[in-house]
Amino acid sequence: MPIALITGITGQDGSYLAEFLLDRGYTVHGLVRRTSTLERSRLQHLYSNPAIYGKTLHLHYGDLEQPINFMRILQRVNPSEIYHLAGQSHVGLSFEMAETTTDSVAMGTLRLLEIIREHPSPVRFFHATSSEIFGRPTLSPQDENTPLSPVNPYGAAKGFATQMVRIYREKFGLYLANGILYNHESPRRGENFVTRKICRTAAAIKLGQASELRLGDTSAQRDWGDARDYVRGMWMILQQPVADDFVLATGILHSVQDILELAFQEVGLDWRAHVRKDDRLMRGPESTTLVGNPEKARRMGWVPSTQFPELIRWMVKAELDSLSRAPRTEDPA
Ligand code: F7E
Repeated sequence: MPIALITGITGQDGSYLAEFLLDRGYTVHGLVRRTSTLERSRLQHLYSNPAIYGKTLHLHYGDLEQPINFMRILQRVNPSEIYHLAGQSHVGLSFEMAETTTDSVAMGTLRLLEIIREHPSPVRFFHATSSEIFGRPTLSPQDENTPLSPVNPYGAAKGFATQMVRIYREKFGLYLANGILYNHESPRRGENFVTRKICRTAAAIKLGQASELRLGDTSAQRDWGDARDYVRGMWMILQQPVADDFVLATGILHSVQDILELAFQEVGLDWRAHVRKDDRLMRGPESTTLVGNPEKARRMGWVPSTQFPELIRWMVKAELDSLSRAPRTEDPA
């Protein structure tokens, strides 16, 4: 029975990955920060299932600021695969919290690499890195060989961690892989990311629970996919015979305005009547033309299953459903 250890298991990707691995017969161990509340979290349905929790799913308190604690968990669990998903992941916030972001994203990853280097049993390590390492690339689409040129603290921290994974792989011959992930979304996305924010607010306006939606740059473009496809890709990356880096992306650019059009169309409203531009939400400097070339991932058999319009419609429907049951009480930032 394979054993996996996931850092960041309470996040969007961690929760989908846990489900995916449990379905494949894995025993899953997750690292949970002491501050995380499991009730009403993305893991609640697994955590509250006595056939799963404590049997094939185990949670351990810990964080990457305390390497000794992680080392103990690693020794006790002795996983065959580690999925490293933890870290501050909001690009806009990384300008306000540059040190916290760097510590969790860059140093957190380096601490894990140092521990794995000393770990006596072989273990496969997946690092969830980001298209933000490319910042403002001179070439589009980007692939695994595109030079790093981040333009925000989050991208710079991810760039460092990505490069350290490559360096430790080469120097120590360890099984360490980077998944270079472009934006991937779902109803489990945090509310302050643009897809979820738009889908949730469009649904709230439709239900009379909000009147307007404040946004930054609506002309910004990204390569948006379905989070469930990306966690499948993470697993596939660790099944390759030789550790390597893979871009996971759809290869298609859309704008924030495209999300607005689709989301408001889904609730039968005109977005122009409800959206206000808010200069405080303008990012500047903004990453540009981040669109991935998933050719190498396709060669290992990874194909994204969901098209962009279908993704946005799914997210809006989920918000209509959840807001009808529990009305919205606060504004996403
Ligand atoms: O922004 C623009 C914003 O915050 C997308 C993370 O998972 O993907 C994610 O980072 C775009 C940007 O995601 C608002 O300026 C306009 O151009 O949803 P986002 P992100 O920054 O691309 C990458 C790959 C990661 O690795 C990250 O961890 O939308 N935008 N108006 C806005 N964005 C937000 N959040 N809020 C707005 O009001």
